[in-house]
Amino acid sequence: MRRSRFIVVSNRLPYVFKRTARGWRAEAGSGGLVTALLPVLRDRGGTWIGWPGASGAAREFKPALAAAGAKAGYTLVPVPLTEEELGNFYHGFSNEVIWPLFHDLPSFCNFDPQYWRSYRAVNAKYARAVHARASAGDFVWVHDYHLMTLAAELRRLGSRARLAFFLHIPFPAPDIFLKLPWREPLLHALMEFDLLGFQTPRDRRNFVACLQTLEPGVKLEGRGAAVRLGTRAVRIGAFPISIDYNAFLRRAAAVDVAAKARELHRLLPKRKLMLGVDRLDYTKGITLRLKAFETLLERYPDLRGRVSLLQVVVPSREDIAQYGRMKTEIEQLAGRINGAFARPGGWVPVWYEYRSLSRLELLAYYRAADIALITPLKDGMNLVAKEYCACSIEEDCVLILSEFAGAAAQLSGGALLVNPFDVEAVAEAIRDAVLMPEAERLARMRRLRRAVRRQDVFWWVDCFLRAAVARDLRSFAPARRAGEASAAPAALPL
Ligand code: ADQ
Repeated sequence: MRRSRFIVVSNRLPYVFKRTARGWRAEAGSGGLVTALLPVLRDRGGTWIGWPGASGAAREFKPALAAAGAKAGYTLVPVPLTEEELGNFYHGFSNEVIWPLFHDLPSFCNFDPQYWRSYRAVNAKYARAVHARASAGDFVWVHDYHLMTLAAELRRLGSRARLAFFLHIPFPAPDIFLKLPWREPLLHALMEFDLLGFQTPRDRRNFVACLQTLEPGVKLEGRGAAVRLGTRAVRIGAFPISIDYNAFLRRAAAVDVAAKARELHRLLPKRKLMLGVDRLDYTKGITLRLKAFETLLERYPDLRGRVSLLQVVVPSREDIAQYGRMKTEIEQLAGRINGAFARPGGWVPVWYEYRSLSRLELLAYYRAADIALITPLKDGMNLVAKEYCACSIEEDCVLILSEFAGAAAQLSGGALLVNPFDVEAVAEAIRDAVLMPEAERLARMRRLRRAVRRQDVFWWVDCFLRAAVARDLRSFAPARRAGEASAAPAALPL
C-alpha cells in the first residue's frame, strides 16, 4: 500500500529568496513553524507549498528551490503571485480585512468586494497546486488566515485528501465576525476541512458560537470535539503553538549572548531594564504601553531613574498607511516621555529601536531584561513571551503579559496579567514588577519556564497530528514529555 504523503501549505514558503548575479538563492527561514515541522518533513519526507516571497515566474525559482529542497530533505513547490494578486489577496483581504477583524478591530477593515473575489481566486490557485500533488488519503496541513477557503476549492476539484487547518491568529466572537460581508461562505469553506485547530479554547468557542449563530442546525459531537453540519462532521480543537524551548535555552546560554547582555547593562547601568519587542502592528498595543509607562513615571517620582523601557519595533507592513501613522505616533510618544523625564548625561526613560534585531541581539535583549512588558491588544499566541521565559536562564525576572494574548491561558500561573487598555493598571503592574521581592520573581519565572518547557513546539505538532488521526478527539493526550526527541509525529499513521 502506498504511504500517504505529508503536505504543508502556507502563504509563504519557509525560505527567503535573494536575487544574486547567478540567479535566485534560497535562505532558510527561521520561524517557529519551520523548526516545528522540519523533523516531521525530514523524517518522513513531504512537500511544502507556498508563495516564494518574491515576484518572478515559477521557472526562475526552480534551481534555487530544488537545491534548497534537496538539502532540507523535502520538496518545495512555489505558487507564484502577480502584483495584482498580492495587492488584493495579500495586502487586501488578508491584511486589511481578516487581520483587523479577527483582532477585534472592525473599524480598521476595508471590506472591498474585489478583495474577497481575489482571495477566492488565489485560494483556488493554491488549491490547484495542492491538488496536483495530493491524492486520496494524503495529509494536507494548511496554515493561517490567508488560506481559509482552500479546502472548499480543493473539494470543488474533487480532492479526497485529508485536510487540516491551523489558525495562527485569534478567532473573533460573533458580534465581530458577523460584520464580515462574506461570513457565510467563509464559515462554510472552513467546514470543508476535516480538522480545524485554534490557538486557545476561547478561539475554538468563538468559532462554534459563530457557527451556531449562522447555522442553527449545527450540532456538537463528542463533548465538543467535533461539529456536525448536515452530513459533514469536522473535528475542532485548541492547540497552543509554542517554541523550541531547548534550542532557545542552549543559544541563550552561549558566551556571545551573555557578553552582549552584560554590555547592555553597562550601557544602561543601575536600573531595571524593561523590554518590549514587537512587529510594527496596531494589535501589539505599543502606544498604550508607552502611555502606561508615562503614567508610572508621573505617579511615582521615586521610580524615575530606576527603570528604563527598551522598546524594539521590528519593521513590518510599512507600505500600509495605518502602519506608517502608528510608527510616527510611537516616535512622538517616546520623544514626549524622554523630553519630560530624561536627565542630561544620565537616565533616559525610553530606549527606542526601530529595526530587525539579529538572533544574537534578540537573545541578548531577552537575557538582559529584568522585566518583559508584552501587552498586545489581542494576539493569537505571542511567541515573544515564551521566548523570553526560555531565555531567562537566571530566572530572576518578571513577565507582564496582556490577558488578551493567547499565551495568557498557559502562562497565567507566573505572569502578571494585565488589561492593556487600562493604562493605570499596567502602570501599577510595572511598579509591582520593579518592587517584587526576589523570592517571588524566582518562583513565578520557574513556573513559567516549566510551562513553556513542557508544552514546547514539538508537543504542539504531536498534539495536532494526533488529533488528525485519533478516533476520538478527547483521546489525544500529549504522549511526549518536553525535551524528548520529536520522533512521534513521523511515526504517526498519517
Ligand atoms: P506574530 O504576530 O509575528 O505571529 P509572535 O508570535 O510574537 O507574533 O512572533 C514574532 C516572532 O518574530 C518571534 O518568534 C520573534 O523571535 C521574532 N522576532 C521578534 N522580534 C524580532 C526582531 N527584532 N528581529 C528578528 N526577529 C524577531 C503570529 C500571530 C501570533 C502567533 C504566531 C505563531 O500573530 O499571535 O503567536 O503567529 O502562531
